Amino acid sequence: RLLELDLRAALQRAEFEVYYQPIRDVAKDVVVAFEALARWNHSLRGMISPANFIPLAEETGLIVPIGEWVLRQACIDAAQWPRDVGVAVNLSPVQFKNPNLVQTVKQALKASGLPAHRLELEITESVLLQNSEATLSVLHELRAFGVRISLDDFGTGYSSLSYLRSFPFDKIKIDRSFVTELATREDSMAIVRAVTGLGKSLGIVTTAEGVETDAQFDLLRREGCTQAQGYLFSPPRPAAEVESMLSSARAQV
Ligand code: G
Ligand code: G
Ligand code: MN
Ligand code: NA
Repeated sequence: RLLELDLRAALQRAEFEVYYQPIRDVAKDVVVAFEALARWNHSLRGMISPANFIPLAEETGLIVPIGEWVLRQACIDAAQWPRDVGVAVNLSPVQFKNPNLVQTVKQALKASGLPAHRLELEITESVLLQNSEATLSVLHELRAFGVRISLDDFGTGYSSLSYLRSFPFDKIKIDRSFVTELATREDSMAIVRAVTGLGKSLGIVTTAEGVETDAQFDLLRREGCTQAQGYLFSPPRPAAEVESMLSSARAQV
């Protein structure tokens, strides 16, 4: 069992790492950004997935320093990438309870020299469920500074559509669960078609997550989905492999 003490020690020992997964522009068929995904390189257990430590980090509040470290590292890494390649960083709802969030983001940009427009922050609708006045003002402040805001895991929550009215999101990320069944279930196809259509009429970029097959990718292209991300192109990989991910069209598994 993972313990709070392990997580604290991991921060002190710098055992976290950021992996990157490419996000491709569907029409241009080029990588336009990478999603930063935290990994814990545990001295005894090896690589631990965020699914296994983010919940504990959120319960203990350690997600605040861990999230800040991921954000800073992602900005430093992205500042080395070719112009116009963006980086997307996930923010936990708990990080929005920290009054210094806006300052933290501004400092990470300043310290790295990364222009604000190359940073995307991914939030889930659970962020908007809590203390939404304060949260919305933080989001507006970040967006005014030039940072882009994405709505992650779209379609899996309770009232996704109302959130699109509460904040002018730059991007909708269509949850993997819809993409997985795209070629095999007509209802999933209909939902993806509706969301890409919604994105087009609202002027919001749509990104399909979890694209694993050419059949899925072809359907997404036909529907005019803006961007695609998934194992078809590449799993998340260490920062040192960004260069090769930028030049390859498909995953080398
Ligand atoms: O990379 P992987 O599929 O194992 O990630 C599992 C989950 O952990 C995803 O839902 C992802 O959004 C989340 N996650 C990964 N990195 C971070 C991070 O730095 N901060 C937060 N809050 N969540 C993350
Ligand atoms: O919740 P979020 O979208 O931030 O999480 C992204 C997670 O999805 C990452 O942990 C990543 O490892 C995982 N992932 C990325 N691409 C694929 C894919 O094509 N298939 C599956 N099954 N998982 C994926
Ligand atoms: Mn995400
Ligand atoms: Na997601």
